[in-house]
Amino acid sequence: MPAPAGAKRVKVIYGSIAKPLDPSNRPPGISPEHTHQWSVFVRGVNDEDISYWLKKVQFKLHETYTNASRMVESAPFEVTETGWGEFEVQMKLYFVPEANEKAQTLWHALKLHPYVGDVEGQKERRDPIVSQNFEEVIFSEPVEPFYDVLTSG
Ligand code: SLL
Repeated sequence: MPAPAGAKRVKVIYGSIAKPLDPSNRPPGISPEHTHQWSVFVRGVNDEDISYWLKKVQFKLHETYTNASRMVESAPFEVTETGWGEFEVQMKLYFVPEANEKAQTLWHALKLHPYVGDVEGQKERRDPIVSQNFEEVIFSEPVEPFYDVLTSG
């Protein structure tokens, strides 16, 4: 048996992208109160495929949403919705079975509104509002099969 493996880290980008709905072109069947369409996501840096170590992601939305807990079992790990308000999204990352690791949770503040700069101009143009963060997920003592998976990726 080789010596125990060292710590390994993987990189993710997580966050949200939101766009004001165009009043003259609203998706059918959505509540009249909804002002934005948004997506929350977890993805690899430069859109690298991360499914070799990430098995699924549970997105927990605000309780005003029907089925607020959304499990996404394959890439792209994202949820798209419409709504009117900002809230904290919980993203629980579940790892592949070889990992033998507990899920890890990231929190993201869904951002719908630009707070600085050319607010009115952005509304007018319906620019997408992107809010994303970079995170390193660290496995301090990965079991050997998972170490191999992480090394091969
Ligand atoms: C706020 N604390 O008051 C926040 C809550 C909740 C956002 C925001 C509901 C969508 C639906 C929706 O947009 N909730 O109707 O299902 O700003």
